[in-house]
Amino acid sequence: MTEMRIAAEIVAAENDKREAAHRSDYQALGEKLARSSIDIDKVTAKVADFFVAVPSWGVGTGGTRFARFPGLGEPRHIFDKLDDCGVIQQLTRATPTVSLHIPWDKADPKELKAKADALGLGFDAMNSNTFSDGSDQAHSYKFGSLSHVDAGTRRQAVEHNLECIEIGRTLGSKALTVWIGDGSNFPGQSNFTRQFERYLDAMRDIYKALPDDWRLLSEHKMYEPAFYSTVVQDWGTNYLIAQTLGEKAHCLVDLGHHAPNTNIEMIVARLIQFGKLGGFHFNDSKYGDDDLDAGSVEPYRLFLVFNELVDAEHRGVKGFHPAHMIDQSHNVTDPIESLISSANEIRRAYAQALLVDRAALEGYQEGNDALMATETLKRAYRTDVEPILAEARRLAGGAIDPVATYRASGYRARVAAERPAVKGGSGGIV
Ligand SMILES: [Mn+2]
Repeated sequence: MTEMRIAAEIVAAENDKREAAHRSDYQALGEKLARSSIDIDKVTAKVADFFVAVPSWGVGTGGTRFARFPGLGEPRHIFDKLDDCGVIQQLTRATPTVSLHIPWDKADPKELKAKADALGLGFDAMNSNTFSDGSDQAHSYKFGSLSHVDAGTRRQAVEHNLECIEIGRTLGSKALTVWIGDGSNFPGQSNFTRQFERYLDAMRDIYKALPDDWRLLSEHKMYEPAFYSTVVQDWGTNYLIAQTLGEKAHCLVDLGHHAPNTNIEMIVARLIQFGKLGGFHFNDSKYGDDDLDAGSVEPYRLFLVFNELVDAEHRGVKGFHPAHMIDQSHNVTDPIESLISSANEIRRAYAQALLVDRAALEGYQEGNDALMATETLKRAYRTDVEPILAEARRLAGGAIDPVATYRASGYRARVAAERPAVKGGSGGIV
């Protein structure tokens, strides 16, 4: 029996208030889509089957380089974090897995597994951390980790990743995400070639220890914390890494890790074409790695990314199963509300992309009809798919309006009373 963090009666009562209007909206949208020969229930079933992992660090209050303002009832440790993830899943039914970050979430794997099982949660990709120093480590990562000039430091970073794999095996995870802060702040500080050779050697050691049914995901980022150069700065380098390591290695695309105006959807298409798209860290940004909520700044870009994913699904691309994860950090909202909102926005982009008339689009592309081709995308994007999202949640036992239901439940006030305020604490901007 799954433990419900919010009483089932509250969800039912909130749904009752909205059910009649929801049914009417769903029927109206169903009739509209039927005129384009789209079966709304089939779209809803696909949306209900689309999931995205919640990052454990996302339920804590994040911050900027300037400050961090602790929120009420912040999780004190990974078990509190799992409780909060349980709330997001209970209301959205879109987030059945959690992505852990080691060492932030280090605990007895058996206890972690038992807690997650009780909440009906599973574990997605493991995330290693060699971008900050733990209290008990011999070598510092101040000047890098997997690409460090010192062999002992590189070895320590490799060992940490191997430990993450071991913990993940116990938990049922199937992927390791490696993001490093390695790079340089000054021209001449590092030899680009030798630094990348050291990184590849270290990654080979990690790759060798990877179980056969696991994937190794590497994440590129153009700057921060290194500001002149990073070792894995762009998708080209990321592709070279995945290609060099082998078939279990894939590229992870974090939407915030590109220069402004980069055509991310095209990068996604390229990685799909060459079998190296491993998955996503969804978030949004205005200028850089802002870690804003998915779809909050450029929802059309999120849709265009999903247009490529649905296109690949439509073409039946072999071995295509990218990992979907959220990677965002909050300073001004309740993280649970932001993660609920992001999960919805990601599903929204997926639902809209499912509505694209692909045969018509292909016809316009072949006929060089640019206006109608782009209009075909816009028509799908302009469709208000909220009734589909709500129905997918309702059918799975979730909330028709998850944020309103969350607020009505008084969960934050309840945990604020249970969890004493923490001063300071770690951030989590990766
Ligand atoms: Mn990320």
